[in-house]
Amino acid sequence: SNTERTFIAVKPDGVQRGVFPEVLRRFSQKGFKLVGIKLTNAKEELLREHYADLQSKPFFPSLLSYMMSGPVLATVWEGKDVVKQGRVLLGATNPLQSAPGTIRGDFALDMGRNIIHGSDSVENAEKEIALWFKKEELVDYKAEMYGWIYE
Ligand code: DAT
Ligand code: MG
Repeated sequence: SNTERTFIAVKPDGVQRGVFPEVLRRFSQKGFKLVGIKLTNAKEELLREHYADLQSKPFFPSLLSYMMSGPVLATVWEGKDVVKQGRVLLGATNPLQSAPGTIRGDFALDMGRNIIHGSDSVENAEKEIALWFKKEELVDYKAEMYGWIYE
């Protein structure tokens, strides 16, 4: 449905390198509606929950310190198949495998500096949105462009 939502976060490197406007541009241009956005310094407790499935990995401590190395631009996007489409816009986790034309493919070289996060399933998207945003921080509005994007 057109009301599917995903959580997309520009990581500290993406914010510091000025890649964040490009991320907003690419998601907007594809036809997705921005329903939440904030620049935030992520707390360790939040990140431990966000990356709970990775806690036993050897790279987990460096992942946490990377994610706390500067502000993160947290966003929520809405639209048809936005979770899967978002992953396509991001590109593969490892920049060596991410195709040119994707955000990671165009802006990243290292797995531990891969610019951006995107939810990998609708279920995880719902969890992540609830973790990073309060309900009242998400904005409901009619996107006037929808008539030109959806048939
Ligand atoms: P993704 O961010 O594409 O959803 P993931 O959820 O498997 O990938 O991992 C989260 C982040 O952790 C990923 O963006 C970069 C880091 N990471 C994953 N696997 C890694 C590895 N083998 N070595 C170093 N960092 C890794
Ligand atoms: Mg993931």
